[in-house]
Amino acid sequence: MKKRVLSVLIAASMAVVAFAGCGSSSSTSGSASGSAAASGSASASTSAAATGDAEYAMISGTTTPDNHPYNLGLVKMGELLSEKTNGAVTLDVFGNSQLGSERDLIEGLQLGSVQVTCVSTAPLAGFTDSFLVFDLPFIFETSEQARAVMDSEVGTQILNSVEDQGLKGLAWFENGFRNVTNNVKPITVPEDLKGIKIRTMENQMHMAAFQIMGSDPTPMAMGDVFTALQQGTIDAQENPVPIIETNKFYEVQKYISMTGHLFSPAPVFIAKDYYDTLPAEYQTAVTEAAAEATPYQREQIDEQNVTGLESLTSNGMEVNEPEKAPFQEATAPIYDEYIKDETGCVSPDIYSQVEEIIAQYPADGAAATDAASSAATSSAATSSAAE
Ligand code: EAX
Repeated sequence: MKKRVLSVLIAASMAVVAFAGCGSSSSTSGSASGSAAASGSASASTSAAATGDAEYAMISGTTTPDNHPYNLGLVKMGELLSEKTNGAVTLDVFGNSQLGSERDLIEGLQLGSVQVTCVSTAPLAGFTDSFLVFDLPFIFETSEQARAVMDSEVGTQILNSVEDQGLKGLAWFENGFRNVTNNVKPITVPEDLKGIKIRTMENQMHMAAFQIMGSDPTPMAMGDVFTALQQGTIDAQENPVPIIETNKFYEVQKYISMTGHLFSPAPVFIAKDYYDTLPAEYQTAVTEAAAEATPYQREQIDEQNVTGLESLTSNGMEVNEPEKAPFQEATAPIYDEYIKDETGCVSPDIYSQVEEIIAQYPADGAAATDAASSAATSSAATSSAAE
């Protein structure tokens, strides 16, 4: 196993040189010695992996900076994992697209060059349709609704739906509600997007949503976005506040409009083939560590949604909060176009299961009990009718 670890580390360090993007070109360690890394400062990996003591030294990659909650959550997972296995299994985190784009990272798990990753669901559209329900604009109004769906039976079913493609789902981390930033003007109504060149993730539904609103969407890997904004090849991008802030987009974007047009969950995957080689006790440690790191990761998102916005304004960005209704109306056709039993579309069955869960958590919170009780009565009614 040690030989394999060495070859993976050599491959990873070569990748580090090749992919070192706008951020640090070293890993953050998830082992017990990773506490410095947990504070978000990238440090050369000092984990057991680096000293060669680990039996299983896992490499993880993200497109996000070391102080983004994806990386903080994976570092936390690595610390828990190292504790649970007395350092026999470690997790080093390579952020800032050092090991490639989210599509590259997903392929890396399939090829075995990377063991763990945390990605937005959007790029998974290139591999499966089962995550597409999350790409319906405005399907969620609150984090509570999104978390209820991620943590539900259908959420687990979706997370586990790509094992046959070499990706074993471990947990639902979170990226959050996406907002538009740009250099042209505050976006107050969909018409303001007309003619604006906006970067989107590589996802047909995201592009369709921005096309409907009149903008000119360009799919692009995250590692290229900062430079493209700096050079003016694109005017805009859309991401949650923690992504915008930790990537320092305030240096190249003037306006942020809190559209909240999409919610990005962030599944954590381990390479299935690699996971299957682990002894059962280490498999349990991996799944427990991922689950136990999840509440911490979501707390970091909640925190950075607040502190990140303060940082964006103190760094000169202008914030506006547009009315959501006009954007919801403008993108409503996406639902008719993409919810159908066809390849590249959202399964109507998954959609209705997700909608049923959302209905139990109304955004105004007031009718929560009524909704829950009506959902209960309606399902009771259906089951008695079935008798
Ligand atoms: O998943 O590509 C994106 O805009 C994603 O939000 C980011 O890489 C984190």
